[in-house]
Amino acid sequence: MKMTFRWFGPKSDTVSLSQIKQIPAMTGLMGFLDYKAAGEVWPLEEIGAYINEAAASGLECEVIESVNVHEDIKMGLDTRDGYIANYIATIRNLAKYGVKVIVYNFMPVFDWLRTDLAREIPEDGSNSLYFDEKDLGAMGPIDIVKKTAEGSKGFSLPGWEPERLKELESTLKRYENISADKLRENLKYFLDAVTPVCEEVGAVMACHPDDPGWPIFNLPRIAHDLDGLKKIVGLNSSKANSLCLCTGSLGSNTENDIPAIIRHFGTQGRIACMHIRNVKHLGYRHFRESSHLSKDGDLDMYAIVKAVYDTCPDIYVRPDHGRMIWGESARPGYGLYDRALGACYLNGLWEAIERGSCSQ
Ligand SMILES: [Mn+2]
Repeated sequence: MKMTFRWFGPKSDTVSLSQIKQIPAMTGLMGFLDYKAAGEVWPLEEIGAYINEAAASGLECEVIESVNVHEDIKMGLDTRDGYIANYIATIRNLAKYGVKVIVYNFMPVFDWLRTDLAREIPEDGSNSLYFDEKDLGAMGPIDIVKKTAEGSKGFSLPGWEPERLKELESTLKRYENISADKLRENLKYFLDAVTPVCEEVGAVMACHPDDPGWPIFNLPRIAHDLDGLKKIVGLNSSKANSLCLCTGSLGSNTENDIPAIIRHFGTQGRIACMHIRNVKHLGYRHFRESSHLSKDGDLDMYAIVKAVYDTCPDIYVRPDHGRMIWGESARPGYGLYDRALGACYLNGLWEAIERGSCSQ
C-alpha cells in the first residue's frame, strides 16, 4: 500500500508540499491539474513542472487523477476521435514523467454532487461534505447551476459554471437518448483506443466510481456497484483497463459490500489505486462524510484495509475527503489535518494487519 495525497498544485491548494511530506510515511502524490479542461492535450512542460516540484520535495507522483474524458467521448459523437487522439497524446506525455496510473470517470454531464459542502457535525462542531436527495427536491442540474449563479449556499456543480448553462442544456438533451448500455459501448470504444497505448508506455487507466453511488437526474450511470464494475472490467481484457475504487463513493450506497468488491477485483489484478474514506449513513440516499475511523462512520475500515492487504497489497491509496477541523480553511474535503489523520490511521491499520500476519 503506497500512501499518497491529493495535491492541487501551488496556485490552488492551501496545503504545501512540505506539509504533505511531513505526514508520517507519506510517499507521494496523486497529481491533479484542476485547471485543465476535458479534451485538452496536457503539454509536457506543465506536467514536468508539477512532477518536478513534487520530486524536489521528496514526493513521487505516479498517479494522475484529473485527465477528464470529454463529454463527446461519453456521448459517442463523431467528434470523439479527435478528443481521443488528444487523450492519447496526454497519456504519452504523462508516461514520459513516470506516471503509471491515470484516474478517470465516465459519469455523464457532471462529476460528484453534494447538497452541502460544509455541514456541521453536531457531535464535535467540525464540518464535512453532505448529501440528502430530499434537498434536491424537484431541482435538476439546470436549477442547481442557476442557484450557484445566485450565490445560494450549498449547491454547486463542479465543471458547470453558470456561463456554460446553454451548453449544459444541449448536453442534457442529448443524453435523453443514451441508455446505460449505450454509455458502456462508448466507454468500450474509448478503452479500445487508449489501452494499447497504455500498454506500450507502461501505464493503466483506472475508472473511478459514480459519486453518489446511484443514478441521478435520470442520467445513465454505470459505475456504482459490483455488477456495473464487472461489466466495465469486461469491456476490454487488457490489464490497462483497471479501477480506482473509492470507498466513499461506493459506500454512499448502502447496498455495496466494499471489502467484497475489493477482494473480487484485487484478486484479478484490476485495482490500480484506491481512495479510502468513511461515510455515515443518515437515511435513504442521505449521508455525510465522517472521519476515517470505523466507529465514526458506517464502513468497516479494518475489513477494507485487510482486503487490500490480502489481494492487492502494492496499490496506491490515499486518504480521501476529510472533515474540516481545527479551524482550517481549505477546499471542501481537502484540508490538511483530517486527511493527515486519515493517512496515519490507515497506516496504523496496515501495521497491525502486517504484524498480526507475521506472528501467526
Ligand atoms: Mn474518490
